Amino acid sequence: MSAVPKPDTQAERKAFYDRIDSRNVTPLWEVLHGLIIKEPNTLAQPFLWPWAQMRPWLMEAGQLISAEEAERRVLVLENPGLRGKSRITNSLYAGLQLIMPGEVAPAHRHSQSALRFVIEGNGAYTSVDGERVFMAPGDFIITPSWTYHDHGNPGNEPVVWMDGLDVAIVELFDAQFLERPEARVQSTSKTQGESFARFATTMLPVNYKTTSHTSPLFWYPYDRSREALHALSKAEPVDPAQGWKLRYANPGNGGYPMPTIATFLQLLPKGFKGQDYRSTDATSFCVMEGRGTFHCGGQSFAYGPKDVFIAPSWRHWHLDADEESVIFSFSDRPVQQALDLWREQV
Ligand code: 1HN
Repeated sequence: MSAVPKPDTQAERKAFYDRIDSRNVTPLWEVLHGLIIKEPNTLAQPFLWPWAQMRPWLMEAGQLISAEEAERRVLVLENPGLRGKSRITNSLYAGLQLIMPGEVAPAHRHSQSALRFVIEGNGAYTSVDGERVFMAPGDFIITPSWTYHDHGNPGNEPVVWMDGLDVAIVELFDAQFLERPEARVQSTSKTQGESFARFATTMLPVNYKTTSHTSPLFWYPYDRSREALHALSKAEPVDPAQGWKLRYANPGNGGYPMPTIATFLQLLPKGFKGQDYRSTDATSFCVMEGRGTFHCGGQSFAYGPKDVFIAPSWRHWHLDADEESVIFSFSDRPVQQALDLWREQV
């Protein structure tokens, strides 16, 4: 038996494909090799958005449109390999949001979970289900799925933060809803720090029970996280790839603070030369302190405070620190781990 198809085989196959195609059926063997591949081959690319460029563009946007009119005045950080999709990685969204003194970003709620990492300015607040929190640079804040949230800036300086949302993940499941309440600004029914008092002290209310997969603590102030990193650096040897790295935790169950997004804070000592590392969770970084170089996929990017940069899935990267550096990062690791997909390689 010959393995070579008869001369008329190609035509017969084509006719067959056309016939089944009209009823929305297609042969797997024509697409299999593109569907199941040996390892991740993402379109996402490494990139760095320098603060020196982003800040003037944000301030320009501040003159062009109000937070009220925009609903959210955000410059979206689009991965150069995924333009037009509002994504920094294949699964996550990121943007830089500006709120000017006196402005309000009106209340809404949606299925997407959001994180905020404050980059610059003091005096703005975000409210989550009636609890207001004033934000300071380096603070990590969660807006859980389907919680009402609005932002405001009663202070006297512009405030900028990075948003990270699981937009593409929710879209994958076609599971999104959005609601806008009558009131633009939520009435504050709780005092600032209420959830902090309940959940940020290594204790839990004795009757605490929840069905939510999101942390009941939604404000992780920078000074505490920074202090923890500092203490860790005195207590244990530096990891050759990550420096000293902490993951933010849900105090209710020890897991990640959000069901779809993991967040981290790492400290690199001055002169650190990180080992090459890769993992399947594409990671977005925001520099809080220090300067150095981010190397990824054969490219090098000088980094400094407030820059955002991205390591795509399964691309090798490492960090070299010219100055002691503190870097925040986030990824879709909780989803990959829940699905037994996550891998890393040092
Ligand atoms: C959103 O609700 C906010 O509440 C920011 O600040 C960015 C991007 C996509 C969808 C919803 C916010 C967003 C967003």
